[in-house]
Amino acid sequence: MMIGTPSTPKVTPELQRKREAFYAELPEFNMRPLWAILKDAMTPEPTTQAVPYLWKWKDVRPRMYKAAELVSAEEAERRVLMLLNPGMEKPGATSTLFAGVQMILPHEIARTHHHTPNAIRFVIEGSRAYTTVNGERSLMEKGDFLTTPIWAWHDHGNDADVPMLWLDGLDMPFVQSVDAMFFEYYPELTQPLRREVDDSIRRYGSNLLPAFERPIGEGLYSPVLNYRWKDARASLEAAKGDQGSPYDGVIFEYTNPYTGGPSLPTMSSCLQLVRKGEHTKAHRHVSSAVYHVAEGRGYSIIRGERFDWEESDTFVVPAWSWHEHASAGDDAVLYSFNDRPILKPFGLEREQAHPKGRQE
Ligand code: 1HN
Repeated sequence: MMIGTPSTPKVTPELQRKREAFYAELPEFNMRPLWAILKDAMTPEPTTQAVPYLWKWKDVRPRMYKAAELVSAEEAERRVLMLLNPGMEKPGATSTLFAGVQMILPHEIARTHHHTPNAIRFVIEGSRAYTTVNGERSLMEKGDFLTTPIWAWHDHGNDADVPMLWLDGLDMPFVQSVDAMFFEYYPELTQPLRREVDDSIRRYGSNLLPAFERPIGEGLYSPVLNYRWKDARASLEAAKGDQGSPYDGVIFEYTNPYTGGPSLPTMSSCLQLVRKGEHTKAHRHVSSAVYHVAEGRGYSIIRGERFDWEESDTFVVPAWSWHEHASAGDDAVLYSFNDRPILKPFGLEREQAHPKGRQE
């Protein structure tokens, strides 16, 4: 044997005793051998605590109405029931994404605050309740997709005569994991309106940008507050005859008009049409996603397990999980948000086609 390249010594009982004594004193110095945990940390593929899961609207809705009987929006700050991934210890739907359902009754106000997590809303039920974001108000309708960017002042209210319920999606677990949480109340219950209702749709929602101003927030997020269901649904319909994606069918991303990229810095939102009779191929990617059924019914196979869904159900596809979608009966429309924008800039996003096309 060459000098200077020591081989692994024979683990004699004496050496074993010495090792154990050495390991035993390390915790006192807040040290630990890497070689004891290297195999657990450096896995060949992502491992995640998050599991595939589906929340049925028929289970969620009555509990939201019950919550509304028991707790006011004022008392709750936000009347949200969290959709918790059963595999995770921390609250969240996936390791990076939070999902919840919020309800606001006629004449209620959810007071103004802001925080560093970005938020999305996807309207499930009701008509003409409002959200106000940085001085602009929008009246919401079923299927509308709304953005609440990082640090934007926001409050919600309902001057209509029916309750409104929507899906909340936040990058909160991610923001927590990088120790970047800030939260603050606005000094008053509601913020002043500084723009016309739906001003941003007229300014930025027609493939035109005001060329005389710098992008709001330096283009970090979309200036569009509300992406209307009727417009998004029409886009899907227009492309219905296209081949689409083998994994997602006819899928559109809600974009930031300044950049063509995702609507929020950390979350991409999409609307997709799974056409009548369509059954997509399976793939997996590092990004995780929360799906919400906007229209129709069908099923998704996630990590080999079948999840049957219908309108207003919500389900999760954790990181690196095989998944494929199929409609049942008529066309189905899925809304989803994912954490791809967090992964992509660092080269961490990967995608893989299932070798057999579909799972068994
Ligand atoms: C929040 O501020 C809202 O502003 C909704 O409507 C859901 C979930 C966790 C933490 C903050 C909102 C939230 C939230």
